[in-house]
Amino acid sequence: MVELNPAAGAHTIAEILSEPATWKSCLKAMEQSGEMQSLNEKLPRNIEWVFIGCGSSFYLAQAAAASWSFLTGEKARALPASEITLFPQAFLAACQPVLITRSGYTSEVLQAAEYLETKLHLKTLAITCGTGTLIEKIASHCIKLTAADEKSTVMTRSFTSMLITLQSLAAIRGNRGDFQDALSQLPDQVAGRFNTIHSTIKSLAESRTFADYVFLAQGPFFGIAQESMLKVKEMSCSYAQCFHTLEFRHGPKAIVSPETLITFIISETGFAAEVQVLEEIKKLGGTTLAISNGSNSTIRRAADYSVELSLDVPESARVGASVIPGQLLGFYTGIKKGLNPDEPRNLSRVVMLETK
Ligand code: F1P
Repeated sequence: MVELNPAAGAHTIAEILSEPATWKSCLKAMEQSGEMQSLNEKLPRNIEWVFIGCGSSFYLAQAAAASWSFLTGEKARALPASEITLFPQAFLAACQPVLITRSGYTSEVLQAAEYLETKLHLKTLAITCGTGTLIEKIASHCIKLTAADEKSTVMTRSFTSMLITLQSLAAIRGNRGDFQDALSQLPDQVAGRFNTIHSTIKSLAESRTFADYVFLAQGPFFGIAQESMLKVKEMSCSYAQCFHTLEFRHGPKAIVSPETLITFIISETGFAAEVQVLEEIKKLGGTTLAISNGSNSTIRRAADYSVELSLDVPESARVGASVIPGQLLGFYTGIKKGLNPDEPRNLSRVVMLETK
């Protein structure tokens, strides 16, 4: 029998459960300070936005870039910070860089920030959860979300809070008052659904473990699938992978078996095509989990497990909330394996490369 440490994962689960309340505090603080409006006025127009980070913060960058283009109409892409320092020649100088880092101390992010500010003379925008950190000293502008900071090694509420804050800046920039209203309703709506989502994933993780965990999504949800994959890897030391949903049909589906849990994070925009893949994978014998805003008869037939978010906000405003099932799956699978999700094997809260 596995000896369970009652304190294992105490920080992580508290941080996951506090997500809706944390988003509310962050959005309220930004509204009261007017920081987003004044940032929006200072930041250049008609330029490409490049969202930069490492690990979870890189996956966040991908979800933020997809949301940015949609809400502002401006070009946007995401890059891991290391690409900027290792292949600077591939980096186009004229852009607005956004450096995403919970800790504010990750080596590659700091190196990229130095390079962008001092060599390319770009005025970077940073977003972090720490105060008085190195990134704050290097970046020209810095958004600080202290309410979202964490004690756990793994990122959960910091990920969703930084994403929602960047979406809120995008909504201001794109004159999307409707989207800002939707974001302000999100915390209460998610809080109302939390117990159901929590108990579905907890009982799934407690009843089954799998040889392989696959996460599939498209569009702004792809970064969410990547982050869900990382949560399962970090917290439960399990083998986990991620693909664009329709890409899974082009080779990766060879791995489908009942011992593989294939999670579909289903969008509204790509609903019909994504549900078709779910049906195909169920026929091939995979074990399936569907995360959607609302299901239909095909999802009910083809999904072994299903989480319905049932949120009354536009699709892009649901992106952050869609990672909660993956966070809970990683957490409870880790607990079941006798691990401590607060302190995953081989990881540290901040990754700083040794300088030779
Ligand atoms: C993020 C990160 C996480 C990882 C670990 C160390 O760095 O690399 O992805 O899970 O917790 O930190 P940052 O956002 O602090 O730069």
